[in-house]
Amino acid sequence: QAAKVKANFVPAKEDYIKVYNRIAQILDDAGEYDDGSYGPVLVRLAWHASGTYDKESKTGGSNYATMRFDPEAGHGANAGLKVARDLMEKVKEEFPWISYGDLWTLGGVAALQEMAGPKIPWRPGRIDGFAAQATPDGRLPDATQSADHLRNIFYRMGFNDQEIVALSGAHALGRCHRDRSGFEGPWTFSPTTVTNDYYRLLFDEKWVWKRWDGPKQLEDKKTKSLMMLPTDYVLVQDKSFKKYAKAYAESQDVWFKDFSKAVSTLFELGVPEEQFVTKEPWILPTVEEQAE
Ligand code: DDH
Repeated sequence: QAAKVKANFVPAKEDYIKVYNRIAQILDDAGEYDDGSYGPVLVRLAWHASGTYDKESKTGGSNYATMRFDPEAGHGANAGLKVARDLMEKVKEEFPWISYGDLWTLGGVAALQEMAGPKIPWRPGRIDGFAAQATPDGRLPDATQSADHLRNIFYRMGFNDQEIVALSGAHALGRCHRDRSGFEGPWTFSPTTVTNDYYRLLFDEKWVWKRWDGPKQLEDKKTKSLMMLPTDYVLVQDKSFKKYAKAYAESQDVWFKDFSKAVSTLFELGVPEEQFVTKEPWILPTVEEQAE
């Protein structure tokens, strides 16, 4: 594969924009898949590739893209992400010079921006690692747990309460799949558009435990078509989390600003500063903006 990359080729910003545009095209290839977009599962891939970071040992994170390897590929939390990795593999074939870590995080950026989300500052520099750098199981959050668990997991990455709440709003997107996590259903009525509806629904709907044979999850009393995980509901139960959730329910602008910053940080976890090709992250234009 390396042979396909010209020895003296140094990719510039325009080259990364070409990759961004290719990913943007793929989002719409989804057809009947889920809600008609691969966007949400690409966001999830970028997050699970990054959220394994441990600030004490400085292991995990997006640098080495170790989810390519077993056993990390097979960790329960990563069930279903093969769909996303296979999509990204097609892009990698066309742009063999990009590292997997850059590709996967750029996939998350492109998906969020193209689904009407805020701009996510991003820069390249991640390198492909080895199976030996893969992280142990249990570094990503477990949806059945409480506030203590959320804090343990996200503080380990270096985030605070405000950032935990801001990041969780990504659940405006996508859905749970019975055959992946065991849970079922979407969080919002518009799972392929980035909105602050996740927070609004948490406050505005009455949430009751779903009566079924699956894992404990909540459903909205009115339509019974939406869901919340126990860890989502924690955001309106815990006093500190609730304060931020309320602010994000009241203002999409405030949330967009905090979400953009936290996601940008998330996608850089585990990457040594000197590896980045630029000090100032780039704000990449959307496909629509490029057409203007
Ligand atoms: Fe999540 N998430 N997530 N999540 N997540 C699931 C789906 C998606 C938790 C559990 C689940 C974040 C935080 C948490 C997305 C993005 C982000 C599913 C369902 C579970 C379970 C998987 C399936 O069945 O297919 C838990 C627990 C947490 C937490 O405790 C905080 C964060 C921080 C993000 C982010 O992107 C910043 C997205 C997008 C999806 C939808 C995927 C899809 O295929 O659709």
